[in-house]
Amino acid sequence: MATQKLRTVCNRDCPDACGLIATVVDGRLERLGGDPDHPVTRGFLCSRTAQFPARQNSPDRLTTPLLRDGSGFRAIPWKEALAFAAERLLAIRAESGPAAILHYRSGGSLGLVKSVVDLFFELLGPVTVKRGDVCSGAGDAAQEADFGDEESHDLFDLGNSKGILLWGKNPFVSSVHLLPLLRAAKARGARLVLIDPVRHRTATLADAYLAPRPGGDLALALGVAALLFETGRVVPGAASFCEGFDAFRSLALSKAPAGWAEEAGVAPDSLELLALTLCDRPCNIQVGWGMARRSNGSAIVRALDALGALTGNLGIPGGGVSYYFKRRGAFDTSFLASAPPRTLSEPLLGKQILEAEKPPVRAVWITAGNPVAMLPDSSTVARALETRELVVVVDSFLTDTARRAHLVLPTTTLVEDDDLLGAYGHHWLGASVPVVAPPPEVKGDLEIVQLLAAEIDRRTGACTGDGIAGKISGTAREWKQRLLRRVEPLGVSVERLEKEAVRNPLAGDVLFEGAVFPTPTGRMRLLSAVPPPPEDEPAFPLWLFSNSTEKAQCSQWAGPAPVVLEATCHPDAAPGLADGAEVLLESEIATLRVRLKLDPLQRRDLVLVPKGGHFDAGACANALVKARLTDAGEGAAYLDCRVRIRPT
Ligand SMILES: Nc1nc2c(c(=O)[nH]1)N[C@H]1C(S)=C(S)[C@@H](COP(=O)(O)OP(=O)(O)OC[C@H]3O[C@@H](n4cnc5c(=O)[nH]c(N)nc54)[C@H](O)[C@@H]3O)O[C@H]1N2
Ligand SMILES: Nc1nc2c(c(=O)[nH]1)N[C@H]1C(S)=C(S)[C@@H](COP(=O)(O)OP(=O)(O)OC[C@H]3O[C@@H](n4cnc5c(=O)[nH]c(N)nc54)[C@H](O)[C@@H]3O)O[C@H]1N2
Ligand code: SF4
Ligand SMILES: [Mo]
Repeated sequence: MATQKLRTVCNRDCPDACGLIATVVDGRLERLGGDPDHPVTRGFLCSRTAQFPARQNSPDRLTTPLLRDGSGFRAIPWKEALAFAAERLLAIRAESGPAAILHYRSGGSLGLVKSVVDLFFELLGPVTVKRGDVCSGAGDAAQEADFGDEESHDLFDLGNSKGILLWGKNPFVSSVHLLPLLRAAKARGARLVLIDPVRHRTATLADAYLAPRPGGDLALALGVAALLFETGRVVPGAASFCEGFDAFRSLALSKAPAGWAEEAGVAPDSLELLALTLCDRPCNIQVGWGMARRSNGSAIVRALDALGALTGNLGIPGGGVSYYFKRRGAFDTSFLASAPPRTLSEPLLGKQILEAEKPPVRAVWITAGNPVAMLPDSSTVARALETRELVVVVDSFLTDTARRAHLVLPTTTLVEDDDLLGAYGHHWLGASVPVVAPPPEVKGDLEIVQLLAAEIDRRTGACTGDGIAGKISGTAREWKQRLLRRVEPLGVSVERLEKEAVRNPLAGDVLFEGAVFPTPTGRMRLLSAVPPPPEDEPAFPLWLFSNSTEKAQCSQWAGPAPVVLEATCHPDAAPGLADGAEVLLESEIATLRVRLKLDPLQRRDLVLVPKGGHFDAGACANALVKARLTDAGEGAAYLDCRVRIRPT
């Protein structure tokens, strides 16, 4: 038996971009562990990826192209698959123009070489692509509006913080490599405060826990601001480095702190707790990505940015309002984006596909996404795909989305990947390399579009060089070199990244030093208006939370996928119903059978189900979630969903 230990990098949509050590026995993946030499990974992995070998070796893995045949699929060779796709795409382009083709790429893998797939579609078209971002659109827009940029202090700068506010953040599930830093901070006496309507394990790590009303954070933050103004604790320079200072002051003081606390659903002394923690500088605010998926989500993040500013926590070590790390920042993707293509709003994708005109969307090509399970209003997304002339899905499993395709193309997994990764939770870069060979008929996204381009060129009579194939040619390694052009002179080569994680040399340690911001005036901008609080919906009194769980990466489950979702709530939210009972969870648009889990520690106005799941199995949160936009950034307001629980 030949046992090898091989190094690669995790490409999943996760802040951590871990260094992986794969144990490979006779060419088969047996174990995945964390790279002990990676400064953030520190030798351990999350449970979902530690369990990945079972998924890698699963009999459900797609190993050949599949063509729709009546209600099922039949396996076909690549030659036939490529001919079918090229013929249909070219016919649709010729008849309706390239905008009749939608390319939807999501976060199944975050590798940068996958942007060559975008380049292919740009050259074929430009085709229609998505606009907005269901994941972080609202928060991105907030930080860009306030600061003119979106980045974070170095992760290890948390070592300087005296206080850390975990605002809508559950590191035990969504960013496990933050935990060692939080534990170290606590051990040296830093104060940790968790603010989250859902009580979860992170509450056990925090010194204090606040459970505001869902979306009540805006009122909570404005209440803290009001208290800071009233008690003269706003830092003296704030008016000079903040645009819109007076308007923000009026907004905060439009209500007394106690009024804001009531609106936020917290006790009035919670405001003082937060004010004290923030004023004991330096204090860092860790802003969760999920919290902003609300109709006031962008305003919430802007209010947190404002708190960082008023308390003098911007531009200093140990401070900052950390939402995102520029994971693409080191890479040169200037080969992309020429003519602006037609766009459809991602959160509203199902409806917009159905309604698009001039031209209608006739074909949809899906890369690294499972929109039926993961976008809001699953049924409409499903219907939108079911009614297209051509749907092609590139995936390694027959997902809810792939089942609606005419053609499914089998692709590589995270241990067969050959790519470059940045992280949205720290500044280290990495290169993934295949540690096992894919099954013989499985191809990476890059190879798939290169083969398709050659087939298209052959059919259009394009010669080498003036066709598409010539413009996207090159091995994965050559594309990696091209992407690294900017940082290669600073010592970040492919060879080096294949050996070790390297910190992005373009990223600083402390953001906005001297409270100078990359806005036109050099000052940060404070929010001046807020969306109205959401109205009560008496028929649907509970807020539906669909949070990340440790068992899954979005729709990719580590073990067997659920056939019935577990729904957790306070006993008073499901009066007369027993723990473990099967009940109906109803929203305005759908009903799901779920298994009830009663938890007296939760707020009485919410119910919690896992994010992701399987739509066709009747176990997918997004069946219940209406498609709605966030207040800015075209995010999806997943968490504005209201539901009720009924007996079966
Ligand atoms: N295990 C696991 N890890 C993941 C993922 C996964 O699917 N599984 N997904 C990855 C992806 S794609 C992303 S973008 C990130 C997501 O990372 P996060 O968005 O941080 O993860 P979530 O658990 O969805 O949300 C974090 C917390 O926000 C809280 N929250 C929701 N609404 C509010 C509110 O109104 N106020 C406050 N204060 N808190 C609120 C939720 O209760 C939850 O505990 O995680 C990544 N990591
Ligand atoms: N209700 C609710 N819905 C949510 C969220 C929520 O909090 N609540 N969170 C949202 C968030 S944060 C996100 S980021 C989205 C995520 O939505 P998606 O990105 O659609 O989610 P994934 O389940 O990661 O699906 C990606 C698919 O990519 C495939 N894949 C993996 N690697 C590769 C590869 O290298 N190439 C190709 N071609 N395919 C690959 C996987 O097998 C999987 O089927 O979901 C959003 N949906
Ligand atoms: S999913 Fe995230 S935490 Fe888990 S191994 Fe990958 S990068 Fe690390
Ligand atoms: Mo995400």
